[in-house]
Amino acid sequence: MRSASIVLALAMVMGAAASFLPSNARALEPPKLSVFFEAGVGNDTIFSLKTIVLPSVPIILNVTIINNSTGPPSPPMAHTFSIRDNTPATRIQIWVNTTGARASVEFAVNSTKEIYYGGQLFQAESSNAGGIKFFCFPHEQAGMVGNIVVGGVSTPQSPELGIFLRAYWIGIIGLVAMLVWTVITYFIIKATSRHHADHSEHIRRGLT
Ligand SMILES: [Cu+2]
Repeated sequence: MRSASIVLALAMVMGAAASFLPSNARALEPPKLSVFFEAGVGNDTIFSLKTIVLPSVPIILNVTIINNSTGPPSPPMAHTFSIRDNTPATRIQIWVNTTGARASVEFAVNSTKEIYYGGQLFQAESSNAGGIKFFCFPHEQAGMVGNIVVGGVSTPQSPELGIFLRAYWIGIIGLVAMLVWTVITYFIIKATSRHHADHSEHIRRGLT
């Protein structure tokens, strides 16, 4: 009976601790960055954003481009946002064929070399500046290229998230420690209390 209650008490503590794990798993997912810029600006074969600065890696990067080319020439130029691997084969490519067209793509940047996209991991083509190169398929030779780099600017989100996670763990550890201590004190008090030998003793002490 006593060992059964110990097992039950421990199971309750474990259950309370385990109930926090799913939310913790969500907290450890990589952060997400969304960028939105122009592919083709007026008559220029350029991206309006030439360097995408990631605050940290790994990160989920969501890229949305809009075709902002205006004639002449007419019809307006088609542009892409493209990334090759190091073989070099094109792995990511979205097109915006007409003025005002938008397209989005989302992929994970694990490091300045590695990308995860469409269920596949690949080593990305490096830019001359040391990051990951992106380019426009029809206008790469015309200099329509850009660069994905890590760091360089501090973001307020990262330290706040760090503090949040520390407070989160301190809270969980405190809660579990309190539960464990409650169980321990229960058995200490139980073990040090005198057991009444029979029913008449309970009656004498007014316990029934
Ligand atoms: Cu282009």
